[in-house]
Amino acid sequence: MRTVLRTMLALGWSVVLGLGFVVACSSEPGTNNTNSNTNANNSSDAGTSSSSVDPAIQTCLASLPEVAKLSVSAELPLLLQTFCDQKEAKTPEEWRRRRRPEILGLFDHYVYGMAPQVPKDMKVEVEVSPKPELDGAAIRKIYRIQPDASSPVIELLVYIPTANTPAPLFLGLNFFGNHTTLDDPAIPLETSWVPDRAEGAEENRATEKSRGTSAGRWAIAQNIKAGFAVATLYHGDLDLDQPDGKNWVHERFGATEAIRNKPESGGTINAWAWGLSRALDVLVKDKDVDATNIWVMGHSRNGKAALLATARDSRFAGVISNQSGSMGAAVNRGKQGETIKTIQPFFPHWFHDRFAGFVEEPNRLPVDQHLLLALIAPRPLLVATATSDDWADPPSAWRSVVAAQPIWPFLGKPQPALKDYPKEKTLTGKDIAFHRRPGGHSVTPDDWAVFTQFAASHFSR
Ligand code: GTR
Repeated sequence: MRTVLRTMLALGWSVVLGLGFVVACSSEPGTNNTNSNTNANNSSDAGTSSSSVDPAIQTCLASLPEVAKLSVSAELPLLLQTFCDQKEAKTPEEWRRRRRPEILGLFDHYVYGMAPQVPKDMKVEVEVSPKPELDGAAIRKIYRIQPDASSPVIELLVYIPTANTPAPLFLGLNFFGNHTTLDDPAIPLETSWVPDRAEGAEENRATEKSRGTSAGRWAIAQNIKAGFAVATLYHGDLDLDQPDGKNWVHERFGATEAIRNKPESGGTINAWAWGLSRALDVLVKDKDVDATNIWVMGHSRNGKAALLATARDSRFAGVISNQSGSMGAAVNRGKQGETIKTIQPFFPHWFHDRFAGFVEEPNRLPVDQHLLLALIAPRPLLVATATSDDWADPPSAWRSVVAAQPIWPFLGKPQPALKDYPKEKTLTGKDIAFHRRPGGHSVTPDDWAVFTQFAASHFSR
């Protein structure tokens, strides 16, 4: 809902909790809350503040070379060796102070743009369903989040299992509006622009016919039964999926005062990732949610944002990337299907403007997507794929997993080395895992069964 805060719909909701309470979001591990012009300050791991980034890395990131001056290499960039001074991180501490912030700084600079700032006094309202929903199995909450006094409102829809609170939770962006994720007349219809291909939409507006049209992709009742809460928000509440040059997140919360209002402050994937962290700000304060077990699930373009969000924000317990493909979980080098040459011209708004410089020579990029995966470690990561999804290219996602996986044991999460391309329907790996199901590009209830199985396998570890 991009328009102004709407009057609460009293009908259908008896309880309005915490009306107008303010969430002070002063710090977010993994992002920067202070104005600064070095990318290194956006980079931190759990418990590592930006000030602990190696000064040499900070200096290097502040004056990175122009794209044309980068060297070309068909080999995947090394996991542990720095770009800045070619030194290998030999300890977890060196990873956290040198290589990790460097990788994130390189992604910021050349690919996604710098992380927007964390709002200081977000306004939040919540409406709770008067009685349990889904045959008594769940409570529905609708949060309205306003990051600053003049920003649009982000609507977050949450279903929480009544039988399992505080509940572990899957958070994810949706493509066409919250009302598409379940056929529940109490969910407000999305009022802003939606793409033509959204089912039931007319002239880029949602209609009653759109209700529940993506329900199979969210499997809310099934997840509730499995004991998980599900929370979702429309990615268009953060930035419409259009190359229109507009982006309120970057305009209001751009990484620094100096670059605010300028396109180079970041792209749409970055704004979407930031929105996931704003939802997290709210969810960690919900007493019915287990704040230590909030997972991100993202499909396709939303999977790209899910990976970036988890890389930036160490409060997320783990992430499921479903068929995120090019500029998601799959490495670019050697990739089939969609590549940098096709994704950037088609979706220029997803990325920082500088990323256009890699279309002619993608092998100049000093990072590849296995390094984005490595930023998730030591938290659990599942890379889910589908055999016929040639555009996303599962074998390239597998190569990415194989290349990233040594960082998990390096950071204290041993697991058997991943080598052979896994058979279909086999969940392979432990803290970094891979799954491939038969079929094409989608999210199915069977996929969710794998996601919940994977997440649950980490609860007692
Ligand atoms: C495609 C795009 C992919 C993927 C997909 C989706 O058009 O080329 O990168 O993001 O859309 O989001 O479903």
